[in-house]
Amino acid sequence: MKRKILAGIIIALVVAGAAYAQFAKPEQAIKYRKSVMFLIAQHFGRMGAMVKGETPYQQDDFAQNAAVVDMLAALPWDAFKEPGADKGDTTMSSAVFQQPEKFRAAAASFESETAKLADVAEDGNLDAAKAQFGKVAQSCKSCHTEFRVK
Ligand code: ASC
Repeated sequence: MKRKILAGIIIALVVAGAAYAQFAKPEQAIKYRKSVMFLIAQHFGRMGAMVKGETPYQQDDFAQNAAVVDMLAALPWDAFKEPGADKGDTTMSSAVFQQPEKFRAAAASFESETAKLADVAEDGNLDAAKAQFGKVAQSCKSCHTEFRVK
């Protein structure tokens, strides 16, 4: 019985440790976040050009970019949990640590809006895609307003 309790405690500590120490240094968490955000901006921007009519709407292309953004949307969040990763070469606001529930909700909203965009993009209706693209953009913006410095 004692062994089971001890094993339980060890497992809990390992799981908790994994959640908070995915990166060897805060700088790596910052680099990871920036890398993912860079990729998201690239693929989001390609859709944006089609939404604005700067490049022709190509359904396949749009849907592929939407699928990539949807996939990337799950990635940045652990890198925001790293202690000290709100200091240094970053625009992350300390509000992320001060309002973790609110930050998680913003992240979840981004994930759900990007998932919807991937679905709508596959259906291929440009007006629907444009409308959902706008919702994703709004989600980007509101999180940046609350949780990004500058
Ligand atoms: C981008 C980008 C952002 C968002 C935001 C949407 O392409 O780099 O930060 O879109 O401007 O409102």
